[in-house]
Amino acid sequence: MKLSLIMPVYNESSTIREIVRKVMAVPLDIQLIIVDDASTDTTAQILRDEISSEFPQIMILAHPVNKGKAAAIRTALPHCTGEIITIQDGDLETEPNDLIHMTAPIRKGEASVVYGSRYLNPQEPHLYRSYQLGGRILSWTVNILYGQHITDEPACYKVFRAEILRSIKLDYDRFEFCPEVTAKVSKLGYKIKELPMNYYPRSFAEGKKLNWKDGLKAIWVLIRYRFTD
Ligand SMILES: Nc1nc2c(ncn2[C@@H]2O[C@H](COP(=O)(O)OP(=O)(O)OP(=O)(O)O)[C@@H](O)[C@H]2O)c(=O)[nH]1
Ligand SMILES: [Mg+2]
Repeated sequence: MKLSLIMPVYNESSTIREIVRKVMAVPLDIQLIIVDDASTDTTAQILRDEISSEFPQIMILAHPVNKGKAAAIRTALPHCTGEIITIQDGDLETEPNDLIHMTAPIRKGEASVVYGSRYLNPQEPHLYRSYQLGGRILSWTVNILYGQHITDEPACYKVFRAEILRSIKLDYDRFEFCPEVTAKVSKLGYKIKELPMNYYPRSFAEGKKLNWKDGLKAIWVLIRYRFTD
C-alpha cells in the first residue's frame, strides 16, 4: 500500500532539507507532496533549487498567499494517490520512521484511523508544561464529547485510510485541522487507534508556531461539531 504524505510548510528553511531526506529514507512506498504556504524565508527557494533536483519525484505545490496548515492540506489532497494518507510537519519534531508501525494497522486492515501518542511513549517528551496540559484537556474533551479513548489529540502524526480523509469536508484553514478531523472521523463512527510516537519538541525561537490561542480554538471546534454539522 502506498502512503501519501502531505507536508504543509511555512518558513521552515532550517529544517526542510533534513526532514525531506528523512522522509524519503523511510522504507515504505511513499508519495511526498509539499505545500509551501507563501513562506517569507528561503523555503521556496530551497524547494525549487535543491529539493526538486535531489528528489524529482516529490510534488511541490505553492500558495501565492499564506492560507494556513489546513488550507495546504486541502490543496494537496486531490493529488494524493496512496491508499493511506498522513500529515508530515516540515520541522524535525517527529521521527518519520514511526510511520512504519503507525501505518501497520491500516495495512493489515485492523484500523482506519491511527494517531500517534507522545504519552504512550514512556519518555513523555514534552518541552512546555502548558502544551502538555493543553493536550490533555483536548484529549479529555474528545473522549467526553465523542466517546473516544485517546491520550494525545494534538499529536502531529494522524494516519488515515485515504478515502476517509477524502470524504471529509474540511471547513477551517489553519491549525483547526486537528480538532476538526478528530470530530468528523468520530462522528463517522471510526474508533481512533493510538500508537506511541517519538517527539523532539522545538521552541518558539526554533520556529514553533502553534500557541495557546490555537488550543482554545481547538476546544471550541470540538464543541461546535459535537452539536452541529
Ligand atoms: N501551510 C502552512 N503550514 C503551516 C503554517 N503554519 C505552520 N505550518 C506548518 O505546520 C506544521 C506545524 O507547525 P508547528 O509550529 O510545528 O506546530 P506544532 O506545534 O508542531 O503543531 P502540530 O504539529 O500542528 O500539532 C509545520 O510543518 C509548519 O511549517 C501556515 O500558515 N501554513
Ligand atoms: Mg511541529
